[in-house]
Amino acid sequence: MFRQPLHDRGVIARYRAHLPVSATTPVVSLNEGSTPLIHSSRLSAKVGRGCEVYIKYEGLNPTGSFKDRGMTMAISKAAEAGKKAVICASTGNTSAAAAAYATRAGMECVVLLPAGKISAGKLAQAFVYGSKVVAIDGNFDDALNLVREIGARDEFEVVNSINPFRIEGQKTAAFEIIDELGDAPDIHILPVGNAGNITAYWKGYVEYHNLACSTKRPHMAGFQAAGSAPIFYGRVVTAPDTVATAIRIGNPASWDQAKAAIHDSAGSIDIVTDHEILEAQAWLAANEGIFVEPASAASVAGLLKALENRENAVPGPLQNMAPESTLVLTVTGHGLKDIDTPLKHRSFAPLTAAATTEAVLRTLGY
Ligand code: AN7
Repeated sequence: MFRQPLHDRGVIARYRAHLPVSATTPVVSLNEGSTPLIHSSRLSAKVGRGCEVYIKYEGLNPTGSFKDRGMTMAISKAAEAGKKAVICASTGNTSAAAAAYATRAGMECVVLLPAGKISAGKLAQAFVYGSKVVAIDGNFDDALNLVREIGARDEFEVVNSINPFRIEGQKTAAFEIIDELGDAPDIHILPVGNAGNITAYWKGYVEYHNLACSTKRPHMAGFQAAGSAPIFYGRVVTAPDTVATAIRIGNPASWDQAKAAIHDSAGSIDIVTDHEILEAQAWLAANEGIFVEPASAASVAGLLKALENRENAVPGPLQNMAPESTLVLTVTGHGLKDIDTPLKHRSFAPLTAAATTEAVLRTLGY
C-alpha cells in the first residue's frame, strides 16, 4: 500500500511535479486540498438528459476556503526567499489563509480589510491566527491598491493573487477533479471576484490537457454578484455592493486573465442577484446537506438561473448543453464562515417545549 508520509501531504506534496518548487523549498502546509467532489443527484436531475453534476466542496480546506491551496505555495516560496513578513488585502478568506500559513512559517502577517465588510468568522480567523489586522476606510479595491504600494518595499511579500505562486497552488483543484473523474468535466462553474480562481482553474485544466491527462478542456462559466460585476459589465464598479462580501470587488486583479479563460474555453460570464445567491445557499444546504457561504452559492445560483432559461441569462455553454455532459461546480468557502447573513435574511426560530419527554413529543406533533 502506498502511504504518503504524514509530514508531506497537501497540494505541494501531491502535485510537486507540476509546481515551481524544488527539493529545497521549505514546504509550509496544513494538508490542504484533496477536498471532496460530491455528486449531486438533485442538481443532476434538474439538468436532466443524463447529465451529472458534482460539487467541489472547497470549504473543507484547513481554513475553510480554497485560498489555502494558493497560500501553501505563496508562503512556501516566501519562506524560500527568506521573507519575514507577508501582506495582503482581503474580503476575508485570503486573510484567514495568509494568517494561518504565515504563522506556521513563523512570519509576521499584515492584513488590510475593508472596515465593516468582513464576516465575523473571517475576522475572528485573522485575529486568532495572530495577524496584524488593519481595517481601512475603503473597499477591497482600495485595500489592494495600498498593498501594491506597501508590498513594493523589501520587507513584505504580497500574498494576494497578483503573486503568481497563488495561482500555481490554486490550479491543483483542476488536477484533483480530473484525477477523480478520469477526465475534465464539460463545464466548470464558479464564482468570480478578484478572478484569480477562474484563472487558476483554467491554467490547471490547460496544463493537464497538454500532458494528455485529460481528453478535453471544460467551458468555464463564471458568475459575479449583480452589484459587483465589473467583468460582466466591462467596466470598473466603483462602489461594489453585494450580500456575498467575499466577492464584493469592483476592479479584479486578474481581469484580463479571466477574460482570456472565458474566451479560450468558449465559456461565459454572467451575474446572479443577491436574492438568487441566498436562495441557492438555502437550497444547497436544505437539499444536499452542503452549507456554503453566500459567495460560493453564486455557482449554484448561476446553474439554476441558466436552467430556468431566464431571458436575461447570457448565451454560453449552459444553454443547449449536450446530453450526458459532466458539470463541476466549485463552492469556494464553508457556510460557517458567515452565519450572520443567513440568520439575518431568514428567521430560524426553534420550537420550544418544557424539559420533559412528553412536552417535546407534543411540540413535535407525535
Ligand atoms: C468564498 O479573500 O478575494 O475570483 O480577499 O472568498 O479568485 O477572487 C475572496 C474571494 C469566491 C472569488 N468565493 O475568488 C479574498 C477574496 C469565496 C471567496 C471568491 C472569493 P476570486
